[in-house]
Amino acid sequence: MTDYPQVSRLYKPSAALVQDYVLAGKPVLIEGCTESWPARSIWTPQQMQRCYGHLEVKVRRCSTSSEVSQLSLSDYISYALNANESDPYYLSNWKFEFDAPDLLQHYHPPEYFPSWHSQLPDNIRPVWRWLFIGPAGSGTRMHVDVLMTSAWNAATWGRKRWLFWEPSQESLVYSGKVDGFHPDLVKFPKFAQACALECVQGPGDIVFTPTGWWHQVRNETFTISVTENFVNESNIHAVSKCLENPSEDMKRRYKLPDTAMLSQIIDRFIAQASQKPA
Ligand SMILES: O=C(O)CCC(=O)C(=O)O
Ligand SMILES: [Fe+2]
Repeated sequence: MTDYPQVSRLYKPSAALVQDYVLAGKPVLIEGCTESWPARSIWTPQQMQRCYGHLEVKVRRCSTSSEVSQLSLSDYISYALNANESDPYYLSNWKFEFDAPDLLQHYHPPEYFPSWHSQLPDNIRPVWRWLFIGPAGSGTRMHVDVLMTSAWNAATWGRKRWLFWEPSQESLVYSGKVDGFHPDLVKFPKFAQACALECVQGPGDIVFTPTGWWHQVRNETFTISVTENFVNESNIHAVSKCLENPSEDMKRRYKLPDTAMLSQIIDRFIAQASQKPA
């Protein structure tokens, strides 16, 4: 096991306390705020199979993400509950709102993280909410979130281990090319100087990822989690800079809206920012 410094854990914190972390750009884990979510009782592997099992989903091997398989959610959950592979298939970034919109009724986006993104008109609003379902050993490679947005992620089932590196460590983490859980220090020697923060997110815990932080996630058990990315006064500067001129890395990792749409999104955010000074 590792002995990384731990991400702060807050139990039912005040909005002001969470805002301190958001404005300082520091990851934080929030406990005790999802007890009232129907998802905590409805999103069990068996219920998901029963209610949504007929839906077709696309899953990918975690390490390559190029090896894709399409199957029913029911078959995938059966696989994931028993998977014993070193590089298992993962249902990540499932845009569930199209296939199963009633899942939206099962959770409440935490009030700590208001988003201007939800106010964009339908025709230019990117989908920035996803479900992740995967077996022990699945996970997401090191990355920075889409267009420098921030995110919250709530686990409703199982445990996830997170590692975070602050934006200034970009060169030490080789812009996300390193596997932070099993680093190859011969290929990536500077990674030895990188300083990670770690947390283990259990059922009901919410993890906040600040804008621009590198992070990597490994599911310690079968897990179900939901995530939403957001823009507001805390990160608008970084997001609009990225919207204007997304890096090659950002374009490679994410299917970004086309340029015309990006500029409409910037205009909306700038209008929003002028109404709500930081
Ligand atoms: O849960 C995961 O595997 C990854 C979560 C994450 O980092 C993301 O959604 O951007
Ligand atoms: Fe992420």
